[in-house]
Amino acid sequence: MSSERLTIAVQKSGRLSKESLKLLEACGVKFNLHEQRLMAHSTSHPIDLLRVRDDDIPGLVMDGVVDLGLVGENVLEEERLERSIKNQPSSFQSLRRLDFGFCRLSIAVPKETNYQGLTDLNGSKIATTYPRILESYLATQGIQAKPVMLTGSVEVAPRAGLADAICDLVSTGATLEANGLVEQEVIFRSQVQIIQRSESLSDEKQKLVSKLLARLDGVQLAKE
Ligand code: PRT
Ligand code: ZN
Repeated sequence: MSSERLTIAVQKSGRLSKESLKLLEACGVKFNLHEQRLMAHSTSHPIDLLRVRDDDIPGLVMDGVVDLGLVGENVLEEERLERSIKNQPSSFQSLRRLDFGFCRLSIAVPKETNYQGLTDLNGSKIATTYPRILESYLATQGIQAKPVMLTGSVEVAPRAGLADAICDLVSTGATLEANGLVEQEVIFRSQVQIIQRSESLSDEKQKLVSKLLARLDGVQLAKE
């Protein structure tokens, strides 16, 4: 999309959607949203929103299909690792860390497991939606375990006999608790970032980005 409008990818519906829009609106960017539509045009600025699944956001920015994206660092890091393994473009610019979407990626085991430490994971199967982040962690720790990729219901994998442990996002810990799992190792801490494609933007678009960031800094400062 090489239009003169700045394109920003945000999550369409999920945990980050509301806060992402709220933040842009707090920066003075107004939108006319139609629930079902992929695109939303700003009525106040030459900005178009692309509303997609969060998992698609890093790739859209890394491929230069959109100019900016708001996405959780967990999803961003997983895509970066996946692409660097496949020798695909994986570069982007981190503009700011935003103060929402906080969570951690943790390894948890069934409460019956007598877990003594990381080496207990040698030879185990660990269910996760983030196999690349997990692999990279296990490699740096020198642990030989096998990630089992699941895109949903990760927390039921041990009970279903699919894995010995899980590696999933945690915020309050209630989901782990409800599934009889105990958090043992925090392997990654995440919050939302606003990222920009690595290829440069037109002067006009870059000016608009700078203006947005200045407002964003003001909004974040005011919240502190
Ligand atoms: O449809 P789409 O692909 O866009 O959405 P999604 O279902 O993949 O993602 P969504 O909306 O659930 O999460 C989007 C992003 O929010 C994640 O990538 C994280 O960056 C961030 N985030 C913050 C979380 C959580 N907190 C979180 N708690 N994402 C998921 N969870 C889940 C977790 O997977 C587990 O099932 O919530 C449960 C644990 O929560 P607690 O509070 O019980 O610990
Ligand atoms: Zn997703």
